[in-house]
Amino acid sequence: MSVITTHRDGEVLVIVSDNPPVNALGAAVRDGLVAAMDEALANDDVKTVVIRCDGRTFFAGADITEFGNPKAGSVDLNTVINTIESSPKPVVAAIHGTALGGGLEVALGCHYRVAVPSAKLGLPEVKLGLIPGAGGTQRLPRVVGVEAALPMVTSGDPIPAKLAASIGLVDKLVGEGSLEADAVEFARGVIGNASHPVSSARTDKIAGTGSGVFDAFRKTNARRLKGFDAPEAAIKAVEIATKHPFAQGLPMERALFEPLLAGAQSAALRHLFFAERAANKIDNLPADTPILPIARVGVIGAGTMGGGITMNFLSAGIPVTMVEREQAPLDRGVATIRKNYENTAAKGRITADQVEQAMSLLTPSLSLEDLAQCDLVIEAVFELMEIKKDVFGKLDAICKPSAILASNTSYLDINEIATSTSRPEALIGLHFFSPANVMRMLEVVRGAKTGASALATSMKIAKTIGKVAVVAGVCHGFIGNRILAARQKQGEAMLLEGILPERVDRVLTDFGFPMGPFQMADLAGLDIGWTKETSDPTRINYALCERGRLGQKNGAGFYDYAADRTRTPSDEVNALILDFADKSGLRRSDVSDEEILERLLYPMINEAALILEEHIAQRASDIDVMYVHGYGWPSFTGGPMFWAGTQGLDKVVAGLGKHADKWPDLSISKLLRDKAAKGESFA
Ligand code: T1G
Repeated sequence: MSVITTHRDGEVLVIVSDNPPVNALGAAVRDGLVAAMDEALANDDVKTVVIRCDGRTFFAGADITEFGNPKAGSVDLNTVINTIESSPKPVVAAIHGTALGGGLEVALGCHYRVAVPSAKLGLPEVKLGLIPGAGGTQRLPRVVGVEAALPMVTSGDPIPAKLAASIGLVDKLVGEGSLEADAVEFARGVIGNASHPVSSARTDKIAGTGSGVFDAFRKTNARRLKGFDAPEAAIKAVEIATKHPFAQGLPMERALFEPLLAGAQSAALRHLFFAERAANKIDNLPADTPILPIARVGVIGAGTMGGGITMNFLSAGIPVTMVEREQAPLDRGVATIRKNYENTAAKGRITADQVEQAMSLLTPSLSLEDLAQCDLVIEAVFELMEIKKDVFGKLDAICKPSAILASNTSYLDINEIATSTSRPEALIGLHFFSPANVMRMLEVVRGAKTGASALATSMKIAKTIGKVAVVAGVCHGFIGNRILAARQKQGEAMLLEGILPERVDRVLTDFGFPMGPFQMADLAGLDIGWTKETSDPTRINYALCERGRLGQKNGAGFYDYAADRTRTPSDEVNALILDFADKSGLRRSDVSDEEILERLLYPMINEAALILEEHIAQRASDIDVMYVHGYGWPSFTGGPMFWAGTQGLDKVVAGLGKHADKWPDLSISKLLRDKAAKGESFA
């Protein structure tokens, strides 16, 4: 059965693609589309054409699995699109689902576009380290103008069909359940038009565009685009569209596309694309494992984490009962949730009605008893085992038998927590990352006795609330924080050598992290786990707590913070650090940035390899997904394990040896050594 079929509806030829799962524009689809257009042009009874797709979506782009090994003999996408655009008979794209990348480029080659209101349209190529390679940067600005095109091409984020209609990208919104019929009717309606719009020939939307627009856009978006190659190429390509005829612009777009396709950043980002999807696949979990319905969620704790966790479910339309012990913190928690939604609405990202809709699903409570009918309960109480066990002991008596009981703990032993209940199969870790309503990462911690349904349901609900989930086994810190501890330990050691916080942080921000270890410590709070009674003045961060320097929250930590949270190095702290270094006898003046980077990152790679050896993580790419989405590891390097492979594992092992005196108790992973010796990567 061909992936492309045609059928007639009177004088309209309807071309249908059926290439699951997302109608990717693979070789068979491309060849089939050209053959179908030839059929349309050869048949005088055919006056107009509709192109649509079966399944979940209109073409969602080129077939990413083909990159680097195009099917021999198939026509390329530019040929397909030019065949459509040069047709004397009008062609109408009928869009549902997500018209993305090459899919939107095909639609732009059509003379008209109709879409159902729930459809989305976008050019996500930059998310793969690419730019559109089949005319998208040349046609889109000609259809919608530069101001609307630039954000689409450089962010890669799709826009809803209604917005697309308002900027002229979609000609008509049609019925959700009558896409083909409405598209055919639209196609009939244009047969009599004297001419039909040809995207590549239009100049009305780009005439007179000056270079200032592009420089201003670069300046405004510099922070967001920092470190990525593709967005700058995309801006250049759109600027080309305003300065050159299409026939010249198309090859110039290609000339910008090819080096990106061959480049390291695209290889890294394509790796992450598939890694995110691989993370959903769980070893020894039967595919037919029952998924439990989650109709109501309970969250214990209305603080930063509890409130953020609650918002994930409210935003997904799932009612939440949020429980605190006292009225004041409960009220504060509710007010904070409302404020967060209202801030989002103020930026135009949601409507006021959506704010009220989300808030209407929230039930504040002072009693755990109110969680009796919840299908999933997540605790976000203080990180102390005794407190966790007390809470779960009570939940065991209150919650219905089918309830899943989850802990948001970031490093405590789920297996020990489970001993406080009679239902260890219901216990799981759902480790959200702060701010929980923003960070996409969810670490799903599988206890020794966690049941298959609890695990499968947790993975499904993670996707429902828009999270990227990675399964971790139980150890101190699971995957994420155990690896992070290796980096933090080296950071602290560097202070004792007189290397100041701003230099260590700069080395990591230059690498591509949004912030370094000391900025992060200030953000989290230096007093986590610290008390006056148990303080240890020989540790610099505790010495800072003793001086009342608790971090960003009280304006002073490793750095000084102004009211607007801008930070400056602290002379007081730097003097203290140098004093510590002098007294320790470890002060050095010969440390290079390269050494700092190696000593921060190589122990993380080693710890990750140990985690793989211990089967705490299912696969190396899961660790890449975890670090990119949970800890800000720069995605254009592919994540720690992919990056280590690009460096060469032998270089990592040699680096661990070179600085061995800096980590006397470090055990080098056998897996890492073996792979290095064989010249392998973690892929
Ligand atoms: N090519 C090949 N496979 C793809 C694919 C693609 N473009 N998109 C998705 N898949 C697979 C995916 O790996 C998974 O496989 C299954 O489909 C379901 O995906 C020339 C050069 C469309 C929004 O970047 O954003 O066009 O794991 O789990 O959550 O200028 O997939 O089941 O084996 O993500 O419902 C541009 C990428 C390409 C779109 C659906 N297009 N895809 O999300 O399902 S470059 C994209 C997505 C390009 C042109 C350039 C999403 C989705 P498996 P899924 P979903």
